[in-house]
Amino acid sequence: MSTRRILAITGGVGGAKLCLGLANILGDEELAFVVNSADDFRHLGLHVCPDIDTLIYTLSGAANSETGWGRVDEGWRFMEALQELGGETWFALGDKDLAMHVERTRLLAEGWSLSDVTKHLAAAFSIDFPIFPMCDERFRTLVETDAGVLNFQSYFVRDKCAPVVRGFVYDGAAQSRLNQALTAWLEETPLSGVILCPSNPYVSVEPILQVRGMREFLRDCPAPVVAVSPVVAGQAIKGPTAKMMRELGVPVTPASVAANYADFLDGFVLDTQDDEQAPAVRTLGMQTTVTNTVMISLDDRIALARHCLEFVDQLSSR
Ligand code: FO1
Repeated sequence: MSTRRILAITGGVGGAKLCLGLANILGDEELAFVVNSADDFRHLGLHVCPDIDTLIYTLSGAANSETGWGRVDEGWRFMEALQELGGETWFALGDKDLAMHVERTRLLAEGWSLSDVTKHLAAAFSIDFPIFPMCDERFRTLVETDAGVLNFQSYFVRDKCAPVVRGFVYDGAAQSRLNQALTAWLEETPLSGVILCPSNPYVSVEPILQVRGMREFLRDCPAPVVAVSPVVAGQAIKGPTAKMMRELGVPVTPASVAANYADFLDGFVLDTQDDEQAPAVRTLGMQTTVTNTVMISLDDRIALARHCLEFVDQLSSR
């Protein structure tokens, strides 16, 4: 296989699965990640970056495979002690995971950028792939619900996605700019393709697209840009995507997801169960391919990654 240069855009647990598949095929010169940092938040005085940490733990083999987030072989002494003090325990910070947030918070307070902190922490987990937070500026997704405007982790973890979603606010979009380390990486060698991993379109992918310059970059990208559907057979594989779509009055179909990206997408990957949706997606002006997108085993992740790379190759040779 000739050398490629692939950029994977990802949010949380679902996206990280495909990232792991890609990382099993491509070398660290060939693959980089842009990660959602809009569900980061300040908790217990610490700067928590759930999606960045999920990717670091997943790529390094340190992830808790049952939850998809947090670390394997985790201890909970800190949470137990916090509970005894009557502290806030709705967001579960394991003992080892806690060290990550403490160290990140310390480095940020010393003036490091989020990009530099992420590079440093990823290196501590022996990850050589570049991992770029979507931007270095403060950027937060707020969820407009029937229970008021909630910060993302309050909606997602504390309230277990129960409030009815009315819309989203991407707080910080106007002050954000494309990550400068990403821009430098992009300038090094021409891209072969961009892959949008199967992440929530509203709270994982859209915040990244809202970073100033990102959507324009994707629209102007000479290499193929493809996305993998996070919706399969009317359900989201992981998380509240389908519930959000229903509450927003959007049909829970791959075509609805593809429509969000129609201005820059060249190709869309659907699950075999949604084969009949392919013509509707193609009317949006993009090519389609159908394969198994439900990733249970590592082999599933690698097979889907391989399929995406072949799709990118196929689109670039047209
Ligand atoms: N998700 C939960 O559902 N419950 C938790 O208690 C929780 C704790 C947590 C701690 C650190 C971390 O990096 C992630 C954590 N997550 C938890 C996952 C996370 O909030 C979500 O998966 C993402 O924000 C959605 O992409």
